[in-house]
Amino acid sequence: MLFLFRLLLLTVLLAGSAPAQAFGYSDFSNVAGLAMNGGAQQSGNALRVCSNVNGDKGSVFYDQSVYVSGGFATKFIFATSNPVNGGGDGLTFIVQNDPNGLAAMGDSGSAMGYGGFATSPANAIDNALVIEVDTFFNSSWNDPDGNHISVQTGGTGDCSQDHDSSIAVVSPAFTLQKGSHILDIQYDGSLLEIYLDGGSKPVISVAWSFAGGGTYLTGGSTGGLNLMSGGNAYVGFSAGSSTQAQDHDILSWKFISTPVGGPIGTNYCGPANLNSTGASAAISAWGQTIAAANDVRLDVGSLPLNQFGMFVTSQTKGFIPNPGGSQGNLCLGGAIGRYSKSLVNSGSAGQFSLQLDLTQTPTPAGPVVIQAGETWHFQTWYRDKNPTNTSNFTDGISITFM
Ligand SMILES: [Ca+2]
Ligand SMILES: [Ca+2]
Repeated sequence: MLFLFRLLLLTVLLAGSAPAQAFGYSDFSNVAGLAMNGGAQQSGNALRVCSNVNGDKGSVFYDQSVYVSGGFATKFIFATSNPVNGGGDGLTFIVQNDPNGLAAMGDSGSAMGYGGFATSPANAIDNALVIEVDTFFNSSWNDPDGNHISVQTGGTGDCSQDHDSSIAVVSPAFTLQKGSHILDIQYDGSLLEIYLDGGSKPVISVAWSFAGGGTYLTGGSTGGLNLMSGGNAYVGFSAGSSTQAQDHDILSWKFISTPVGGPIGTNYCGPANLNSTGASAAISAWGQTIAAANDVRLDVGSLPLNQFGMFVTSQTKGFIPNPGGSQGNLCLGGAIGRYSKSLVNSGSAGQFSLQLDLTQTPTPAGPVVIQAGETWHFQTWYRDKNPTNTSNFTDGISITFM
């Protein structure tokens, strides 16, 4: 009981410190987990980043940072509608670590909610990688036409919509303003590839490193970005309208960070007892089993939404059914350490993720460094409502380190 009391107390004191690594919105009938700025709003089942009103602009970010530096994949469906004066200006997908954080937003119109006007270049979002879907020709920004997709960056500085800040550009043969389109962006840590409408070949394939940057089409290095610790950033969208205006909608979106390696470890003590979703929450491990590499990430899926949880670890396996009235089983014994400084929240995707620091592995006697030759067992405790407030556990996973 003391164990659970401590968990609840810590949950209150240290709410939500670890980033989620995967999430998805099959539509936007529920916009929980999104930070919206400017004219961004829920519109039916769509996410309207910006409306067809002269001067409207908006930006939207997933409200937890995600790991991007080693790779990610994201896919979204967008559509523009209700054009005024032919429609404009376009929408973007953004990876950023701007000083304004979740409130980052640029100017309207041709700046598409991320860049800055000629009179206010510093309004542009800093420290960003932007993929723009530009539907209006602006000669002043060196647009190739009024129907292109490009990759823009200013390194750690202002990210301008001027095409002297492009590292890649493509102009599709069909108009991006008609119908809905699928953009599939895949990054493996060195190559950024963009697929359009389910095509088997990328329409853009360009070298990019968040640490080192890329090469401008006009020549010269962009420089890299300053990401958050652990290689994280915020991800989301922006859009802008001017006298040429349109509604800019995102219809669905999914995002997943790419694990560096793995899977690793051996599951045991499973399947876990069912939770309120009717599923067993399962733990998985990714990365490397080399202790000195300090590269292990734990993921959990099939969790109830928006619930807190905590990873626990021990060098000893155990089995205690329903500890403290929990609906799950504790699969650890001996000296159990709690990742109480890294509480996680399952968010709108029902997932936990934690990048471990193997040099600060919790034990009741304080943090220790995991050594080659040791085997550690990991499990996750989480809150649930089934039907009243309770808790549950995942299965366990054992990792033998080299
Ligand atoms: Ca433009
Ligand atoms: Ca452009």
